[in-house]
Amino acid sequence: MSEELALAIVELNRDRALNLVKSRSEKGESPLQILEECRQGMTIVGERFQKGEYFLAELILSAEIFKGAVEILDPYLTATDPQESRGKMVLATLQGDIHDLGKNLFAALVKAQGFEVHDLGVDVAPALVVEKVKEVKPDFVGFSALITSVFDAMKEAAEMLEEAGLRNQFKLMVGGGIASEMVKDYINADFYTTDAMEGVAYCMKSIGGKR
Ligand code: B12
Repeated sequence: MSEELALAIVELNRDRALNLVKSRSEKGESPLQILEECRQGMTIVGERFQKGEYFLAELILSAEIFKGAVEILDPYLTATDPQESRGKMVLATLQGDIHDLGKNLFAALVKAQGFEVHDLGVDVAPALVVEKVKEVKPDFVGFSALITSVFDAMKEAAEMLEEAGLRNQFKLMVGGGIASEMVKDYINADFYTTDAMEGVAYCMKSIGGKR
């Protein structure tokens, strides 16, 4: 594995990072491996932000580079797009949290495996999740969470789904940088991960018996 790409992101060198993504994907390297290196770069940017070495402007720049990388990789990720729907998913980043790079990435990967994704976006009110679940009747509900202050909105949404008698009709997943066993238990979810591919594998495994 090369550190060059992660480093280009950490140094906020947009041209260098995107050229590397382009040339490596054209050479046939795994788009998932390339994305993982981008994610590692983003993690280091986050650490520098936390230490006060980087500021919001650097976070924004890194996010733009990451988006550019996903745009380049998108055709490689969806190359094997199956036609038939494997199952439905409602996806959201809840109220108070506007991070969406990981959510969008997970959505692209799970769509590429044939799942129908209803993405509610970011800063989503818990009541909107309930409304969408009633309408779509999904097999999965996925929350993406990057900041700790979103815990309570996720818990509220999960409780509202329970009160509406809907909670036993789908698997609830939580992903994103702050997903953990503790968060999973707090919101009474079925699964958590900090890795999009693990999330895709969980969906495939859970739906397995249905096909
Ligand atoms: C980029 C970034 C931003 C960008 C976001 C742009 C965007 N469109 O998303 C901007 C600049 C807007 C931003 C803003 C802020 N940010 Co910010 N940000 C980051 C940063 C550097 C990277 C996050 C990222 O995109 N990573 C790359 C993606 C691919 O990784 P990921 O999200 O974890 O996703 C992976 C998996 O988790 C999984 N996944 C994700 N979602 C889901 C969902 C499901 C269902 C599944 C199965 C899987 C899955 O798939 C992905 C691939 O494997 C992080 C640092 C970090 N370590 O995370 C800080 C970080 C998250 N931000 C932080 C903070 C504090 C903020 C601000 C409050 C800053 C401020 N003072 O204003 C604001 C928050 C505003 C708000 N209300 O949300 C803190 C949060 C601390 C905390 N624990 O609460 C962090 C951790 C930085 C730090 N170390 O301090 N940020």
